[in-house]
Amino acid sequence: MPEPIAPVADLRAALHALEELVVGVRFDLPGDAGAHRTAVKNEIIWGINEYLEPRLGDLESPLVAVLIGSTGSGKSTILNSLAGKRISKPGAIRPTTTEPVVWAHRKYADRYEEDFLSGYGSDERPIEVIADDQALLEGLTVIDAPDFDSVVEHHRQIADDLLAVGDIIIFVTSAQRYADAVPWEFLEKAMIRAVPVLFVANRIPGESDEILNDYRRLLDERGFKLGGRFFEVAEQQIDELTAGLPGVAVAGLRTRLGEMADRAGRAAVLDASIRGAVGALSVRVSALRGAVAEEAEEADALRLVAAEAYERQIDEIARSLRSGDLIRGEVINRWQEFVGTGELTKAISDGVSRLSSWAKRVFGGSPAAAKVRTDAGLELRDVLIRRADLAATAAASAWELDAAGANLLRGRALWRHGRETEQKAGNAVEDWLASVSELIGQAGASKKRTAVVASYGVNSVAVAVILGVFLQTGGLTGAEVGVAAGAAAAQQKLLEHLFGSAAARSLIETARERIEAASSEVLREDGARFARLIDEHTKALVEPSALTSSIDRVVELTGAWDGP
Ligand SMILES: Nc1nc2c(ncn2[C@@H]2O[C@H](COP(=O)(O)OP(=O)(O)OP(=O)(O)O)[C@@H](O)[C@H]2O)c(=O)[nH]1
Ligand SMILES: [Mg+2]
Repeated sequence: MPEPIAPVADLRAALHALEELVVGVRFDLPGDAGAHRTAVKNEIIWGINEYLEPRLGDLESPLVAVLIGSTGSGKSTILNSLAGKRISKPGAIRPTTTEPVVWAHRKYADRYEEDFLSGYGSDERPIEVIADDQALLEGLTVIDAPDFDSVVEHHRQIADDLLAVGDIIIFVTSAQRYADAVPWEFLEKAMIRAVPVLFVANRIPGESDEILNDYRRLLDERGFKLGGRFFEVAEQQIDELTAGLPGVAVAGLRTRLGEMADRAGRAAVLDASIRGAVGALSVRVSALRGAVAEEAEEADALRLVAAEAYERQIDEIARSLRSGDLIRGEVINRWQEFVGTGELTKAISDGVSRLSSWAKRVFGGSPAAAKVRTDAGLELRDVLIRRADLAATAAASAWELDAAGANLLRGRALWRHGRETEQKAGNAVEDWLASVSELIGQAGASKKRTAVVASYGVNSVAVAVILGVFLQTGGLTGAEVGVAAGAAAAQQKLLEHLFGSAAARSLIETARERIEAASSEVLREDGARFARLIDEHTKALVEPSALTSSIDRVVELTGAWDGP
């Protein structure tokens, strides 16, 4: 079944949808490329808002021809020559023209003062509109643009912007300047825009076929069609009154413009210009899609280095737990005092009943057990905070090496643990300590054992498990691990006495797994500050595929459109 011919309304709707999508894209990751990416975005919006949308909305309005070229090439002079009167002030000072000067028919002048180039509506970059009533202007508006190569940087931007809104470009070069690099850069853009370009070779001295031929050759090499589009203007006297050349000097150009703008000619020009604008739009949307993908990749890379910094510390905690060096010093000394290692050794050699009475004495309501529990908890919490600090410092250091990362760090407290992490670590440790007590409560294999544990006090016995977790020596024997070994042996003996050796081992293992999991969570939550920051700064990126399907739709409808 043949495709129905898409009315221009569908194309405009598709352009509108694309524009909305693009307007929503924000490059918030403050890296080096941000300005360039935003410029690509703005060019797309400009091309739709300032050209395609108004042009498709009013195919009958005059064609717009824009005079573009180097400073001093004679653009303003050419405009005055076409008009036969002083429209735009030419000058000896470079650059002369600083804002677009619009030469339009009186009946259309208003629209150029109101909606046209609305991006220039600010006082900063006004446009000047000269209303006239020449017949040529019934179908054509001519704009004199600032140069694209002077020291004034924003002139280049205005020239680029005008390139996007022209239906015809009149490209003016002088004999001296035609081979410069900048015009070629600009012509490249015109090529992408696929807008009809008329070439004016201005100020050609007599006997200068060589220059003209060379210029033609350069244009031809770059693929520009010159048939009926190349105009030479000989160097001659300026008319003081009109600030232009005699009409005959630009008669060829004027005739050509008239043909392009009349009933018969305009459809072809508009067709080329509109399709060219859609083609340029498509190129820019590809660039934007690339920029979105790049920014998303950068965000992922930053996310990843931060996550890795935290995972390294999580691994370190697990390793320390397994090799028994997570907690040292005070807590272990206190435990040694608390159990009285010497006494324990004697009790062990004297047999089970002696061991029971030792245990009863040690645990029976002793405030020392509670103290060891509290200290172990505090120390563990400090370990987690220290590890979070190390992870944050490592993550921030990695971010600092990246432009976007460094900007994100600025003014934010990311070099150390987060504000809530102390509280969270404290809670996690408290919960764990409580969960160990619960484990003990459930671990008594027989009624008798449960009763014995209860008689010592669940929390006191839990201390033995807690110390068991921290003093695990990874298979080393007592002699090798020195100080910790006595304490380790003591808690081990005690737990074996209470639960049997297999159950004692599994209690410690379960408790260890739990604290490992809880520690990981505390650290990951601290690390999530980095990920959240990235998320906040990439919220306004769209799916690259959404851009693709949106521009594909525009291109498809343009292809199906039967033209103006
Ligand atoms: N004698 C003579 N002077 C010319 C000719 N064309 C341009 N000029 C002079 O060259 C100078 C520059 O011309 P403009 O028309 O101001 O050049 P422009 O391209 O508009 O320059 P900007 O506005 O700076 O971009 C002026 O002093 C003109 O009078 C010409 O064919 N003959
Ligand atoms: Mg000028």
